Amino acid sequence: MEASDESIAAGNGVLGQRMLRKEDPALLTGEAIFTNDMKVPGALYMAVLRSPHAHARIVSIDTSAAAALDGVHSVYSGADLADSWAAPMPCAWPVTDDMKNPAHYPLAVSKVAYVGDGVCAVLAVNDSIAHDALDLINVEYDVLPAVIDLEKSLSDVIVIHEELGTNRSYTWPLVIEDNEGDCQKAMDESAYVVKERYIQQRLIPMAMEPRAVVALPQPFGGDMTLYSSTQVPHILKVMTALTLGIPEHQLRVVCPAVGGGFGSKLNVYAEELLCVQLAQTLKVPVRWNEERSENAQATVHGRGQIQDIELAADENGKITGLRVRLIGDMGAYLQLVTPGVPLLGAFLYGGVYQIPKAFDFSCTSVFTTMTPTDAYRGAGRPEATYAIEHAMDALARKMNIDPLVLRRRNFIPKEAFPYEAYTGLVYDSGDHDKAATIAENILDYDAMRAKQAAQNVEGSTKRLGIGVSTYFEMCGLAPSRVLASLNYSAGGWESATVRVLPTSKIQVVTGTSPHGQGHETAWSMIAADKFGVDPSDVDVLHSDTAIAPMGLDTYGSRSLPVGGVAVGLACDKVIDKARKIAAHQMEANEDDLEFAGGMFTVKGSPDKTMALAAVAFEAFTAHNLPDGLEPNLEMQVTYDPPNFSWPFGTHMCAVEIDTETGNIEVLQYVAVDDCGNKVNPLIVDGQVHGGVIQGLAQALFEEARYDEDGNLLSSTLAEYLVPAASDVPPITVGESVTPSPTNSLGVKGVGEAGTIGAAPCIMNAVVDALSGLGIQDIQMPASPLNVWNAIQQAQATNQENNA
Ligand code: MCN
Repeated sequence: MEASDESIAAGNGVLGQRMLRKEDPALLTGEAIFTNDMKVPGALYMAVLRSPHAHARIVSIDTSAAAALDGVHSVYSGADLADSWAAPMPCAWPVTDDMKNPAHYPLAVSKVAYVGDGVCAVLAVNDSIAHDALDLINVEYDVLPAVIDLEKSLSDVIVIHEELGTNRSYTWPLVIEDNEGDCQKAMDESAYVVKERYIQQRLIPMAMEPRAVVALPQPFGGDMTLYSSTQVPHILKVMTALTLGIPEHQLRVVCPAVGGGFGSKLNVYAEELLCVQLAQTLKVPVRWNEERSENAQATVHGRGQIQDIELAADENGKITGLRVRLIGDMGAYLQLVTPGVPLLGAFLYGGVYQIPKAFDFSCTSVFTTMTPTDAYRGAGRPEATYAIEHAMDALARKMNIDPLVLRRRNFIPKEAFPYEAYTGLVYDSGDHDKAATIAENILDYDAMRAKQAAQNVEGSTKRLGIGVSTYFEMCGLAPSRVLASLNYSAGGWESATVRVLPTSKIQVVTGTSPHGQGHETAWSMIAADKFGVDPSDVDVLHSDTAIAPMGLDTYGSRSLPVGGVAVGLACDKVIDKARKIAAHQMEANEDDLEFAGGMFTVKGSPDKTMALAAVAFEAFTAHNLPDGLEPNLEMQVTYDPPNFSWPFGTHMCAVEIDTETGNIEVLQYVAVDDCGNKVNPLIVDGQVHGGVIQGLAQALFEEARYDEDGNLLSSTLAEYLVPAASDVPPITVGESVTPSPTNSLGVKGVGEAGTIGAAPCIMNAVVDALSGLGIQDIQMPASPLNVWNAIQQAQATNQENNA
């Protein structure tokens, strides 16, 4: 079916409505149950002793005093459990055949590789005794030098995992057919070349709810239920079965309410495996709850890249070549998809522009003695967008032209879609000029530029900066075959089951696993629209592998373009079956039946009708069904999308910088994120707001800082500065809808879009404000201190030059 604005509006008009989220009353009133709220009689509480050293050999461990403490049940070291692990912790993305991946177990066996690495697990009758016992464990370490500098790590002076012989995990080039030599030629012969280095600082995802686990064994049957604050119950089930060697059919994974994840709960964690393993061995429930500073140390971090980018352009600013060299910080070990994160960005360094095949990309990833990194909102794509968009501003400055004008000269034109990019991937649809124009009008770009010219005069201490960024995102992960070509170990499909109950209420069972994105509301709206009922007549079941046995969960802004589309297709299948029953009942030809507003009507005979409710009851009693038709109105669809979904957009902002204090105030922020047809614009706006704030946080506030000994200096919320509500600028969301032609709802994902656009937009505004003072760039986060230092340095250089 060809998607269009009309296609989404074809049902009962529910789609596209700003419906309040069904999920919210339970969350707002405290009725929702999170994993740590669960009452589990007889459970033992686990606490994990974590390494205080970034890099050390374990010489000896004495657990006797801890084990003797009243209330302690048992204490385990890695060596105690090592023989029982069927496999190391999983990494599902071996990006190259020769990728180096050190064996990583739930507890360190002979060596620790970051501050926070698990060393021992204590089980006790309550949480405080378990934590008290940690102080009584005596570990002797042979401390080794920390490795926190990515380039030094590459020199292999100190090898972290000796068995690998190197700190280099892999080098992955993005091979483009027919482009040999073109890139160097472009660099040598083009009128303009900018050569920049950007640092993507490490970020801590800081979900509001830290992780929590309850493993509940059924002592006599052997079944195990794992409750976890995870985004990926289905993946967790498969991986736990493989890692611990327990039969998958006896394992059920359930996520109670989950308080955010932002990618950090897209993983298989040591504590999940430990709780299951110990509960299985001891035949008692085992639970664990993460503390905030533990979360900062032992839950994955995001970003952590050095980006070297060279951008060449002709005399008109048309891009002629692009070279990118990345160094990716893997941290101490590879977690579930760690190695794949830079690859997700690799395809997006060309942004929204017509890039010739003169493109040269490679990424080298290295181990360091810091917390492992992995997917964090956007995963590779914010980094890529930052690099190209910040470099475009650098090019505009070099050419002395307006950055928006430069972008427009390079936009892929609307008529060119679907557009085969230099990477071979096909962008489904786009209208960059429209998105930019909408943003430009909302910000009143020309007036803002005029204001800037008047304000940023010599001696002004309040400098105005205007930021522009554009982006193309590759999300809706993804066609399974494309993932296979990137060596990803799983598929990208999603499943949905839709059943009309005998009383005509509707149940949707989805393989997605929402943790703040509002799928209960959105999937209800999709089904309500298809069946012509009210969304309150639809219930959405999810996040329990016993209820939704098939699924690939929620990440990569995939849930709507894959899972939500699957829901729509399953509804269509149910309606097809219902049509057969209605036709049989009404003695009509099924092709002559129309279905609208929950009613089958014989075309041309408006009084010959049968309501969906009556059909549902017929399907239930099965007294008079067409020959060969199975009873029940229930259908399942497993949908593997034909392409990624390609949301795009333009962000613009205005900032004012106090040159005497370095303080930055974001005066206005405009986000135009085109995610195709919108199921629920209210949810979309919420996703964009949250995403923008997370991008702004990277630009201005957040950084996981380590000292040279590998100690995390920002492991509490006192040191890790997340923006407060008062730091959030007014955000105007602009409306642009360009449906995707590749799925039946015409939708694209939006969960990461805001984050992708925001950091380069803010940083472009910051540099725009200060470039008149001789400042070429500022390292993120542009904290008042960083900004003030940069201003001082620029002033000193200017004075030197004038002397
Ligand atoms: N939506 C819509 N119309 C569209 C696109 C999306 O109505 N055209 C709605 C969807 O129906 C869904 C929501 O927007 O209710 C997000 O959909 P989608 O873009 O498919 O993203 P996912 O549901 O797959 O969510 C994942 C994405 C990611 S990758 C991160 S990281 C992230 C994010 O969502 N983490 C979040 N948003 C988050 N929001 C909260 N509150 N908490 C997190 O941890």
